[in-house]
Amino acid sequence: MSLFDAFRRGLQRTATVLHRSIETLFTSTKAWDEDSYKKLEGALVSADIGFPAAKRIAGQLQERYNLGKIKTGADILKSAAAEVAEIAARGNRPLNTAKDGPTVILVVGVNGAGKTTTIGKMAARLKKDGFSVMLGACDTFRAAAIDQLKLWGQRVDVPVIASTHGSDAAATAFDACTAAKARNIDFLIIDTAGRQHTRADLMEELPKLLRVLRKVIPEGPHETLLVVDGSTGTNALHQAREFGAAVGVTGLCVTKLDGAGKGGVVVAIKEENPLPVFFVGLGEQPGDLEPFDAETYSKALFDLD
Ligand SMILES: Nc1nc2c(ncn2[C@@H]2O[C@H](COP(=O)(O)OP(=O)(O)OP(=O)(O)O)[C@@H](O)[C@H]2O)c(=O)[nH]1
Ligand SMILES: [Mg+2]
Repeated sequence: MSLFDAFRRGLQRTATVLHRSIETLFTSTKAWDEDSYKKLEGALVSADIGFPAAKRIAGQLQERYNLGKIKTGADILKSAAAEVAEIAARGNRPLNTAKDGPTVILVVGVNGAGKTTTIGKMAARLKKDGFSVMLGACDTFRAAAIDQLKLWGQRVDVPVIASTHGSDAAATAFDACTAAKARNIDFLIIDTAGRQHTRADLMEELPKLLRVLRKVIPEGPHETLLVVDGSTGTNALHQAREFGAAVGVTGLCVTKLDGAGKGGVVVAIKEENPLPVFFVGLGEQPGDLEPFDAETYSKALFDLD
């Protein structure tokens, strides 16, 4: 299955609704009025792209319509998709890597966003590309977390540095960095406990983890990835803000775009903050992680070919 097909399947329900509502909105011969504007804006909001982006896009399309540059429902769909692709492309870039020594990727996010699974899938991907990978089990908070990461390590055949449940996450990060350096590993990916920003104790753990990590690898982490659940809508926007403030998020991975989610959240986040999206999760298997492509994403979201 191609990336486009996978996206398309995941976003199908939203895409069909969005496509139909925009198309039917403009099949009638009546001129664009305030009602059409509101309906267009509403259709975009319902896809989770967020109110500011929906408002801006609807406004731009209205302007173009009034200038006679777009006329039919098909024109409007294409124009809206082009706007969404432009927003989704903002800030995208390849992963930062270390000039020398291990590239450290720190992975953060709220509970159940898909961090550990994404790490397993990233490890599989990097390994397939010929890199050596090591995982650091710094979720010492949740009881089963270490075993879950170890299982991924076995599954994709990469070493996991772990301590015991309840031990200090920063100390494990120190051990993992030391081991990755000593073994000349290309990528060290560090798992962390899921946390809500309201948990001050857990939020404070992150800056400490950074300080300790930098004692071993001063220029690390080379990326701090926020994993967001693509099916949870605009909550992801708050998460990007909160984790950005606590640890300086440098990029995103959006998971569960294969599910029943609306998927527009990528646009909502990027309208506010043009963070690169590196990967999207399209399932629970090692191969279900794909690099993000703005054009493909936008076409799938609007159900266009
Ligand atoms: N369908 C689907 N399920 C996913 C995807 N990514 C993760 N999951 C599932 O989501 C659930 C939570 O995933 P985890 O990787 O454990 O999430 P986490 O962020 O590490 O969770 P905590 O460590 O508890 O905070 C699991 O059942 C995963 O299999 C995805 O891209 N698609
Ligand atoms: Mg986890």
